[in-house]
Amino acid sequence: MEPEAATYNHGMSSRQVHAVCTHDCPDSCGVLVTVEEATGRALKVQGDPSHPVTRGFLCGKVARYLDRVYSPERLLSPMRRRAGVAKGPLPKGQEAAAFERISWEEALTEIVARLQSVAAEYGPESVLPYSYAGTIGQLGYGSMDRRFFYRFGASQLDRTICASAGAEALTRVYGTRLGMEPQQFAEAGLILAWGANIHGNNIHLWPFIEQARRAGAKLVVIDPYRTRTAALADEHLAILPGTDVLLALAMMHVLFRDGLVDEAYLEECTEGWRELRAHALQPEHAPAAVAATTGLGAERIEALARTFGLAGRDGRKPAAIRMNYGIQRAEGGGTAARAVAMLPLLTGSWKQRGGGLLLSMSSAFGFNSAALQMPELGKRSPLGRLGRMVNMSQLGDALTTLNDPPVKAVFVYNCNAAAVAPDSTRVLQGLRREDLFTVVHEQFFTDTTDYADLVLPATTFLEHTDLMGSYGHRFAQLSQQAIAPLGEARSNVWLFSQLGLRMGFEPEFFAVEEEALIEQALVSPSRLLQGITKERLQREGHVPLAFEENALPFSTREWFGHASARAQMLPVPQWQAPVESIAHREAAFPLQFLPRKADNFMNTTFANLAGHQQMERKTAGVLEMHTEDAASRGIAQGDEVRVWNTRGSIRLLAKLGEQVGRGVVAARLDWQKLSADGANVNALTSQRLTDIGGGATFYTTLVDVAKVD
Ligand SMILES: Nc1nc2c(c(=O)[nH]1)N[C@H]1C(S)=C(S)[C@@H](COP(=O)(O)OP(=O)(O)OC[C@H]3O[C@@H](n4cnc5c(=O)[nH]c(N)nc54)[C@H](O)[C@@H]3O)O[C@H]1N2
Ligand SMILES: Nc1nc2c(c(=O)[nH]1)N[C@H]1C(S)=C(S)[C@@H](COP(=O)(O)OP(=O)(O)OC[C@H]3O[C@@H](n4cnc5c(=O)[nH]c(N)nc54)[C@H](O)[C@@H]3O)O[C@H]1N2
Ligand code: SF4
Ligand SMILES: [Mo]
Repeated sequence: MEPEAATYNHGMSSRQVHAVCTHDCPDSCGVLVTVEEATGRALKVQGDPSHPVTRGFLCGKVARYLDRVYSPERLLSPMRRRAGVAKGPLPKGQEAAAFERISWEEALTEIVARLQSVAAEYGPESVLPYSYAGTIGQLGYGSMDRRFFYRFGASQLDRTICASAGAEALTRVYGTRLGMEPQQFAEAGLILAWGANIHGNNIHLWPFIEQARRAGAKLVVIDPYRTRTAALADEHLAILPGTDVLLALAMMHVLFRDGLVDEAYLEECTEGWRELRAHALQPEHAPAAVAATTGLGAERIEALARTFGLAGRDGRKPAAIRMNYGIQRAEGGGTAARAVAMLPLLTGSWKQRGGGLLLSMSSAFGFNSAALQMPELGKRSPLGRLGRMVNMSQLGDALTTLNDPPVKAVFVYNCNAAAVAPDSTRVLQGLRREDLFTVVHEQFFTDTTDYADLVLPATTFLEHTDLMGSYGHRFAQLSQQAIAPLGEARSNVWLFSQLGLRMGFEPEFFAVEEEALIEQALVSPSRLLQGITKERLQREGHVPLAFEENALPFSTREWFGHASARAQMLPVPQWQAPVESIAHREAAFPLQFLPRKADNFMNTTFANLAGHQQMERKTAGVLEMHTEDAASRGIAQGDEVRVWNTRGSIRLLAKLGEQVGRGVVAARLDWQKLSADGANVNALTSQRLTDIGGGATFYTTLVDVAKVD
């Protein structure tokens, strides 16, 4: 289907609008929304068949998106906590009783007054914005909101909760964040899915992998959990969490030892490869030496390394690595991501189409985020500079121990902070403070709104316009507003524009609407955005970045932008046993815990909807554990168990099987209020940061498990 315009008539009674799924997913699907003319109601959402990567299908979560948009539980007006109602968990469905409905006028007036009084007493940095990726639209994720907080002089938020370790790792090796296009995986002869749950989290890569497999390619999954992706693969290597550096080094050991590296390529394109060779060839990196720590047999490591090294040689198709963010949510995650990112440099896989690596495409777009966010407004704030930086992965500490100044107001949007931040006992202790002024802009009553003084209703992507890049492909898209906002819901841009104007900030920066912001974002020095205009996006729906035809994967030279630059192997990746792992000699608890994402939710988004819960029923309230770890604790199938460490404790039902290996247990991320004991997996995770990038370390968590009598 090639629509003349993104919005066009579809008979008399309905029209189709081109939108984009703005959830935090690498796929950024093109979506067609059918809207009934007479009522303005969305009747149907479907994938845009003309999109070259997402090709007309949506994941199960978003295929039933109208359940979300029109849910009777949508938050549709501003609300204020009733006097005398303490902050804390409210039963689902009964939250509204704790709040009274107020007008937007009252809500905005109160926010301005409270933020101003907090700033007058403690300084503007006592205000903390807290947001992540409820929407990854360029405007909704970071535009007017950033302008507002820069101009106000609020603390800045270091947005580390998801990808900062891997992003920094990739940048340190390659100087940028780019990778193979998903379509190129179809041309690979060997595909490694490394800490990547493709079937659950990146489904639009799957058809290209299947295409490669039909042509003879082999898929190997490296993941401590037997995901659906792993179950469908040719081989599953159930590595022990946090030991990927050792596996990568052992592969390098074999590649150098057996002469399976491309020395000419290493010489031309990389820096430090001789030091890396000496390091990898140390006896402690031989497959037999790492077998016990990684939990993988030496022969399997040898075989993997040799298959990887032989790919692309003698007429064989090359090896492609889909590394995703799974491996970097760990103490040594930055180093692990660096080590894996170096593998295609050793073999020169980048030289062939279908070879190389994909972690993220996010650097490709080059939208003008400086124009959208205007950090220079910090100079106009009372501080005369940008506010101090607060790491979002340490929200618990920020709310309970931070001083000079303490956090006295927190403004949450695009984020279910109470449920997703690590060490939630501390987070909730902070959010419970009666002296903390908390505003939450949301689509639903969540775990976080239970702690809010003011709740504000937010629009879904059907109800506002945004500009989209993608971190998994290279098509820019416009997500057009399909329906009017429900109730009094308002977009992030509208909210922060109104607040800015009421604060008396400059109208030339704050009285700016979505359409104008999109134009500002597209005025960019990026060569790749040349020729991409709002009109063109409107007309064509999706527009590829201006890479030259077949230029991807570009030689690594092109990545760096200038011929003398090289990929960086130094410092050589060093293995260090994570403090919270069974590999550490002082391990305080015996089991490694994987607090996982659900295939049919988006982090905690969708977890409240009955249809989505039904699709995800197999993981509801269960702790997956290996039969032997259960037997040694006297735990049988279905028993109620307590999972605990020094930070917290949760109760789940034991589900025994082969989903995880010995020494590893797993449970899914969910809303706290939907569990029997009001806690979720983040009661157990820590605020410790990754070695590189200051990221969260969800997947290096130690626990013990016991049967509840
Ligand atoms: N359905 C669905 N899709 C999503 C999301 C969702 O919640 N649900 N979330 C979105 C978001 S926010 C993101 S960032 C992306 C993330 O996408 P992914 O990076 O794929 O994210 P994860 O599920 O965190 O991790 C992938 C796999 O890594 C494994 N893993 C954990 N620890 C280790 C380790 O030490 N070594 C190795 N080799 N593997 C390990 C996990 O078991 C998991 O199966 O997905 C996005 N897409
Ligand atoms: N244990 C554990 N914890 C994790 C993870 C894990 O795998 N395990 N994953 C981590 C990762 S990778 C990430 S990215 C984070 C994700 O953390 P979050 O970004 O908080 O993700 P969600 O839980 O999806 O919550 C997003 C919220 O934003 C709201 N929202 C959506 N669109 C809009 C909008 O336009 N405006 C406003 N104001 N609100 C909107 C949604 O209703 C939803 O409640 O969680 C992290 N936490
Ligand atoms: S969540 Fe991902 S796969 Fe699902 S519709 Fe959105 S972009 Fe596509
Ligand atoms: Mo994420």
